[in-house]
Amino acid sequence: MSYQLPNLAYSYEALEPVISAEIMRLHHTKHHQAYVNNLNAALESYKKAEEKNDLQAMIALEPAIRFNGGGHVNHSLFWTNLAPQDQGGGGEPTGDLMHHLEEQFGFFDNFIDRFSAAAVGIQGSGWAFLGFNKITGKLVIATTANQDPLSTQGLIPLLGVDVWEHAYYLQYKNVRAEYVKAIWGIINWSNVAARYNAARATCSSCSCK
Ligand code: MN3
Repeated sequence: MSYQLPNLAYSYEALEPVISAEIMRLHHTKHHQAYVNNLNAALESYKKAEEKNDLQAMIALEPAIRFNGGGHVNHSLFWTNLAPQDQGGGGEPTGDLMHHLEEQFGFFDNFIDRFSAAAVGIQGSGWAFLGFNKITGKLVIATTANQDPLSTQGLIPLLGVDVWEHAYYLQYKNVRAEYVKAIWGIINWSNVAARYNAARATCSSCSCK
């Protein structure tokens, strides 16, 4: 069983003007596809090493599985977290998600400011996330380096924003802050809210129900 590149729910042009069709096409068909291919190759090698009880070879494959597997997990999240503006992208969340964002961050704009600052501040390549801590029941802004998925911090990812240069450079050049500012215009809040509701169903604290 191998991993596959997921189809997008919208065309490569559909996120313009926030993300150009050129970036989307390269990002999906080249970058994400490469993570999928390299993940499948690493897992195949891992299976062979496991069959031979070659523990050292298994350990040596872990970085490739973490990097490429994380790349696949993160991009699969990212694509569904975005939506064209005429298909619900942008605006503000509603319901419990909005209620709890305001409860934890004050105004919704404060959340946007803090998430944006975290995303812009990542040194080198990485991801900014809104995650859910199922122990405390709290929403958390977190960042990871490289392609580490948010599960490496014990959190459930709800929203992930890719701040690797390949996500914006062709359009925004070196100005990551402009890309992060613009991306709020295509966030699929109903997808984030659905992930939030599913995550809360796993929560061990009663206060967040
Ligand atoms: Mn990427």
